[in-house]
Amino acid sequence: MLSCIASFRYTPDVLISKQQKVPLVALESTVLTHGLPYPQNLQLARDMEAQVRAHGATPATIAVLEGVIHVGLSDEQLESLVRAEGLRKISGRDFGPAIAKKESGGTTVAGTLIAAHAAGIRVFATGGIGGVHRGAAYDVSADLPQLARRPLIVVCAGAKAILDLPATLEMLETLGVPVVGYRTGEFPAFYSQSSGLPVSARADTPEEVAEIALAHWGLGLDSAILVAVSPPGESALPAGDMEQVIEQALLEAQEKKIRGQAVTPFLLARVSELTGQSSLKANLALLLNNARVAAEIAVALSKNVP
Ligand code: PSU
Ligand code: MN
Repeated sequence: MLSCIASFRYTPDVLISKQQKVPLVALESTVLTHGLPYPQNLQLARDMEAQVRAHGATPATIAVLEGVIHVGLSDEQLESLVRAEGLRKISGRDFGPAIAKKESGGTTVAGTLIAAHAAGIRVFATGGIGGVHRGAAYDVSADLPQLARRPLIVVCAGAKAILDLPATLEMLETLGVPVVGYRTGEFPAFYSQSSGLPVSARADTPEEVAEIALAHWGLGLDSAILVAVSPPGESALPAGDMEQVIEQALLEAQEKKIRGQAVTPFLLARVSELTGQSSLKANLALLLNNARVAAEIAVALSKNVP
């Protein structure tokens, strides 16, 4: 007989936290499987989890392992995920095939939103969301439509700088996703603090973010709240320098005819190579920072939710 209920597996830690109402923070895994090199990806995954715990919440790294959606990973599972090669990059459309074929993969922002929402998690930390690609306005990340449909607080450093940021913000406006600058009035540019583009609201404390989210959802609106946090000052890179590098990576992607899901990982890897790792450093620092802010917001939110 056909069974049509996707199976979820929780770590004991996540299950107990759910029962005891300890706030949870979802973490994505495409950044581990398709973003960062080994062993930095393993270290980052552990460090992000530690940041979340240090600030009073329980981390739930989400991934698909042999066709099962995992909410929370053991250290052994994490290690095998980050070491594996040829894994799927799992966005909304990829769950069905991955589950049916018992494949493994990292979940993107879109994929993580879907799984985290189904698991009852309300806060999610990532690096940068996907969005509208430059020079290819038809290439819009599936992250955006999922942000429109899943009521979670998503903590990020804006959208990836390789994207068309003004177009991405326009699309978020169309989709009704509030873009809340956290202690900033400006939408960050992932590696850089400045994009010159305004956010739609500003919040200066985790409590303010929680209030905005609850007011939004209280109206029956069910989109995500995008919380944009500037990358930490010590590692952030000047926006001007990044532009040249991004332009070069985009040109190479065009020449090599990189398409579909491969575009974002290719561009990020090239930018990292071209900057002699300083963008990798910035990427790691902002991910950790976002994990901390997300934990603080999850704690504030849990005080307001019965
Ligand atoms: N970080 C990386 N590489 C990636 C991603 C993150 O270093 O590929 C993922 C994120 O999970 C994001 C996704 O959700 O890229 C967007 O990909 P696309 O543009 O194909 O939708
Ligand atoms: Mn795409």
